[in-house]
Amino acid sequence: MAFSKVLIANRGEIACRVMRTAKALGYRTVAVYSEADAGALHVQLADEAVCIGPARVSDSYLRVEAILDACRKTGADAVHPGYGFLSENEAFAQACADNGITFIGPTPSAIELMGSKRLSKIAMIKAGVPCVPGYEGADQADAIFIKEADRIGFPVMVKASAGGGGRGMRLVHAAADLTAALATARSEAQNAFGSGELILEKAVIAPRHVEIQIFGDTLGGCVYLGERDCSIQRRHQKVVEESPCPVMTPELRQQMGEAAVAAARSVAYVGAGTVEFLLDSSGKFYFLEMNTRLQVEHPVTELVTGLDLVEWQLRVANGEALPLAQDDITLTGAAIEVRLYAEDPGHNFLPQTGPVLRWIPADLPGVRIDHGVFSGGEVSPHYDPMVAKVIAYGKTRTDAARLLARALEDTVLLGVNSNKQFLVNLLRHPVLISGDTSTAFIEQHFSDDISLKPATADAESLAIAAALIMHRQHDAGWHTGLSGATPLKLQTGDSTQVLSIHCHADELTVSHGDITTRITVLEASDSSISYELDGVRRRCSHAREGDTLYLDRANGNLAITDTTHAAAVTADAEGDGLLRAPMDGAIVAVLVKEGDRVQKGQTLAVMEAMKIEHQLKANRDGRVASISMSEKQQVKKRQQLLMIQD
Ligand code: MV4
Repeated sequence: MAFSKVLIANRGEIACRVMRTAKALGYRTVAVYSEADAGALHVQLADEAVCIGPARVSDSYLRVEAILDACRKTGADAVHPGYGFLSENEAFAQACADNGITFIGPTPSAIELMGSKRLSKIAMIKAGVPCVPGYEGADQADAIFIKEADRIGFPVMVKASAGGGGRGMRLVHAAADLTAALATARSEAQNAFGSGELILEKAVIAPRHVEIQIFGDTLGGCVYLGERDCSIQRRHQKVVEESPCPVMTPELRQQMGEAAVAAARSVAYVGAGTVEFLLDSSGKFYFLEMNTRLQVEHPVTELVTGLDLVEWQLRVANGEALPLAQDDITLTGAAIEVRLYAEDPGHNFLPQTGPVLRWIPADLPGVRIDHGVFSGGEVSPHYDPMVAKVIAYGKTRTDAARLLARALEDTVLLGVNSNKQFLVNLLRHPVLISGDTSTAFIEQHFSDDISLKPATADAESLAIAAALIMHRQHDAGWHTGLSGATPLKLQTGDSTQVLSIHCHADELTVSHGDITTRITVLEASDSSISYELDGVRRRCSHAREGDTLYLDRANGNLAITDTTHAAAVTADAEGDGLLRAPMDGAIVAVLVKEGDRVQKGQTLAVMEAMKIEHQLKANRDGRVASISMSEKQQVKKRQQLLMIQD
């Protein structure tokens, strides 16, 4: 049954991206959104939009009934699941079919099979797809795993059958450690995936992670669309995805592609799919798992093939044959993608929330930026903190890497910290540029980069901040000959610098300690400043919220607060007794009640933000005078939660 109105059961950049192609093909589009996403970009881009519940994903984006209800309300007769959320949920795919709604993806049975590492591996072995030697039997007794491990040979990898993305995976080097590893992997898998079922595999040391994009239609067609090398990962999160793989040869590509197509055909696969392989240093490859969704990194394949994979998904779901045969598919040039995250590499990649004061994506030929943010929006604590995917295309891998680093530097995100500098430095690392990378790259070559330390304000950043603050204070333009020096106290993170400023016409002399910096302001607006310093003219984007300036420098978002007139708060001074939420999030526990006596430093409550728990502590001794929070309550950054008095 041909469909004409597509509901996108997702949010953020992928929802915006799918809508773009759906509209270009003439489909009407429907967005679904949670209460927290009411102002989000994907809602603005859709023809119609339906609120499906409160912020928590289990109450909104994962609610099958709410999504089907939104289809009924709008007449949407197809659903695109995006990635994550319900995209690999066979019950959802089945529910769509039961309601006469086209699920833009594979059949429920294909989703179900590939959701089990154990059953999919058995199917792959039967289909002749190369697999890692191992044990994938139904007998889950420790004794059988111990016997099989001896047969396979250590080191071995214990994996959760229902797992994915490295969760529930254990590398075991010796027989003595196996029993304990089985126990912890089993309980972790039971808790995380609802199934403690395990498989065993020979561990492939420092492999590459190379995945093949495949596409099947409903008429028996199935092709492969090149590969993506996703070896550069951090804690099983892909950081860099690229095509072609730096060590690929036409012969190896054909072998891996045909193995991936065999995997797809064994389940009569329909739609976009990805077959993940491990590629070892000798050029042998082994089936890892098959993902039955369009992946985050699909733009890399789109750029080297010149195809639109969402267009293919819509055509195939509407019963059309694949637009191209295998021999028509060509790969040209190189493409590399990185994911811009609202997280702070300087604080162990702690997820960040906050206002998007400024969002200006780079505008460069060969650069594509898929995002779901806009100036004035916010990065919410409720969802994955990925802000954008930045992808660069070049004639060669080196060109693409160079262009991508520049595209990141040209992209302005102010108001919330990001991993921008981490990515720029990574893309400029000589070992990455050499292509000699594996899944061990970050651990081996990139564990002490400056972007992994808290950002500090260098003399130039302080001078820029001083110039902007002085400019604002004399917004009638520059006052010449200000008598004497103006003191400024600027705080960046935990460090405060006391500056002495002399203004002469457009030139400032900024002194702190024994460092003197001269900066000449050429032009200043509320979004950028151009200046000359040490004979070089530069410009810098900035934004301001209250007394805090955000400069697009150092880690991509240097926050400098003017504390010149703030009340002096020393470390051991008594705080004001007010407990405020340090960021958006949810109260997990309130540990005191009104009337309780408390001490400075005592934990009063616990809140959760971006899946991390934060202890909220008293900043003075005293008695709890009032509590304005309760468990499970959503709170905003700086909201008052509790007051302590004498
Ligand atoms: C492996 C492996 C080595 N040997 N299996 C990682 C998550 C999921 N995609 C499967 N993964 C791996 N499975 C065997 N038998 C190496 C990986 C792997 C990996 C392992 C540790 C640290 C980073 C990694 C990145 C990609 C793949």
